[in-house]
Amino acid sequence: MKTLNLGILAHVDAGKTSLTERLLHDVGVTDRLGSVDAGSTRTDSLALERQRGITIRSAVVSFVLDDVTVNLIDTPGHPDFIAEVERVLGVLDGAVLVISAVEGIQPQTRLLMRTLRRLRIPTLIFVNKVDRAGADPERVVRAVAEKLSPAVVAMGSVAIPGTRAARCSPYGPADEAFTDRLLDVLAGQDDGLLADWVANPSAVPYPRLRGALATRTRQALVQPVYAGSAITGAGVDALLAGITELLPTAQGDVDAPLSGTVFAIERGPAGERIALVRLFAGTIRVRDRVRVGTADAALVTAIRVATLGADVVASSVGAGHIARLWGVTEARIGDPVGVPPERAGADRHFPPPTLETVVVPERPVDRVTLHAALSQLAEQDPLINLRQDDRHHEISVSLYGEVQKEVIQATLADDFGVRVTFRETSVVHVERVCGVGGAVEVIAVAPNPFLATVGLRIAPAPPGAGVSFHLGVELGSMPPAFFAAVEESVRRTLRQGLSGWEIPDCEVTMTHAGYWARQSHSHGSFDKSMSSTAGDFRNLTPLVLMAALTRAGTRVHEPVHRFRLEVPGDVLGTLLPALTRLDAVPTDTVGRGTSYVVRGEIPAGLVHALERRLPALTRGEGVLETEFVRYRPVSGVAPTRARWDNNPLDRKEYLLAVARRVGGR
Ligand SMILES: Nc1nc2c(ncn2[C@@H]2O[C@H](COP(=O)(O)OP(=O)(O)OP(=O)(O)O)[C@@H](O)[C@H]2O)c(=O)[nH]1
Ligand SMILES: [Mg+2]
Repeated sequence: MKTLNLGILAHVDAGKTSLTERLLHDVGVTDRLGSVDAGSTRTDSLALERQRGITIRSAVVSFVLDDVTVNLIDTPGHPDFIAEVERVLGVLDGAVLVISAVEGIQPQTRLLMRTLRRLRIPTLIFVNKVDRAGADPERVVRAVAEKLSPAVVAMGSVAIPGTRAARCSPYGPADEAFTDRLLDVLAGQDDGLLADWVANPSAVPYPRLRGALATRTRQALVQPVYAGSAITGAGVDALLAGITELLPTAQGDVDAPLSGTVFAIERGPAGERIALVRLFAGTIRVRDRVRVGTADAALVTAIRVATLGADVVASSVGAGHIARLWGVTEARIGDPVGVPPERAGADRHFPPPTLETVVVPERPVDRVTLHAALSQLAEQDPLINLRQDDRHHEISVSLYGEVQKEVIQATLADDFGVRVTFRETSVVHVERVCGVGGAVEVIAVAPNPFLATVGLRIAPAPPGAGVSFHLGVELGSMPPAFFAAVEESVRRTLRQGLSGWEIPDCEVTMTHAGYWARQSHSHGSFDKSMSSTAGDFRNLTPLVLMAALTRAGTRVHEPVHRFRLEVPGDVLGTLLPALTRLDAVPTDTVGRGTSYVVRGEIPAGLVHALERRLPALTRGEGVLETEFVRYRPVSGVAPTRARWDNNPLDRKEYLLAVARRVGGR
């Protein structure tokens, strides 16, 4: 049977979970329609999700549609949980982007659509909540064409929107405006179609247009727009038909070498680690040994596959499917399974968290439990980037926002019995390399205390380029394990630059390499004191890299958000000076009837303060949208960050010697 791995994505509260529930009901998996408001849906299964009525973790449910098994992944819409969306993007064959017919396009919608188009994920758009007062599906469809994608086609009309009786009817061959729109969008992408139509319009029959629509949708070049209501069920039959007609099913050869991605980690009832894997090629059987990430091959002890709403034990799973695997205890999110798939799992599509906070246990004796609990949370959400400061042993985490913070607090209390408070939230900065710098330490030459020669040159790279590691020496000049140790160490060290912030983008070249081969005394036995080990390279690399970095220099940058603020015209006079006090820089102000739209940039650290002051500044009428755009150099004194635990950089005598040499040149 064919498989379709389908993500449901949207801004918060658009109705993703309600739609998932409606689809499960309408295809016959459930006989009672679950409700977010009653806390009875299949996918919002965490106690916290049910209490709050929001989705926190992505969840997979399955159903069969015609001859296709659909694995539906319901994702959270709140921007604080964007990391959950990021992790599933790499495993989707298609997506449904939900937009509320009342609230319309939100900044999160724009971000998601941009990402879906960039990744070329075939997408259907569903304008939901047509039954709710204030629903205006036609306005939303126009806005979608203007702001999200020029290549959208409305697939039906809505009668009496804004009422419980709202009804949706799909367009057909007799709807001339619809066929004209199809031609318009499709002919722009298909010269053959255009030529045939120009020669003789009747030579382009409706089925050909539908076929072209399916082809272009599968290529993610066109996005069909449906409308309906997850609550009343209006329009959902047409959406289901669109899912089978227009979205592609998973491709993949079950006999090819194994290739897949770990996109989530869960803990089983006994605390065991379970990896959720999407297979792109090959087959995994129970008792197979599979290689996951960089760990040694592990024995798969059990497999479960989602079918028809339930998770069932399976003896094997093949390409195209999603499965839960037991036994792969070292698996981490983003790890490849077998041969790394073309669509890498660990790619970043959204900005990283820009806030961090220290987590403090209410009872000091809980410190160890807290560390263990947060380590488990970090397995499921690596971007919280758990770390412990070197000196005070304080534990900090990275965050997207206040809601995520509350969720962490509640999870620690409910699931681990640890009550915590947080220090004030601070902003995560980054460091950018200013120039080019190099350093080298030669084996057995003071002050180098290690049996290794390492030379490194560091140079700037454009924002978003990431860290690249190059060899400026012969690959054959050292055993591969030593090169691997240097590269791994370089990447680890760059997580804390000269001021303690991560260096996300730079080019590092290894300019010198040398080692002592296994040597023995006259007795003929291996002598560790005379033979290089990977440990020598791991220890020396951070020291050389930091010396190179000191020469290159770094500058601390702060995250900046773009904002759009809609306010009544008469408050502008008090608002603009208040924005300036918040370090916000308005770039343009445009009148819209009696209101104004102010756009500009504001440091990420002050967004929360602006949100708090907004009601007072705008009589409660201001509407603020913000979105991370870039990092900018900090003006004035740059903040520094304490070093974390297990940092190899505490060899003070060595550092002092290097500092003297760097300073002296
Ligand atoms: N009237 C109406 N209400 C809806 C519809 N769909 C969802 N809702 C309501 O909107 C609220 C949010 O619905 P959810 O399904 O939780 O939305 P979501 O997109 O999953 O939200 P997050 O996962 O938290 O981002 C709930 O109160 C739903 O009952 C709809 O079609 N019509
Ligand atoms: Mg939800």
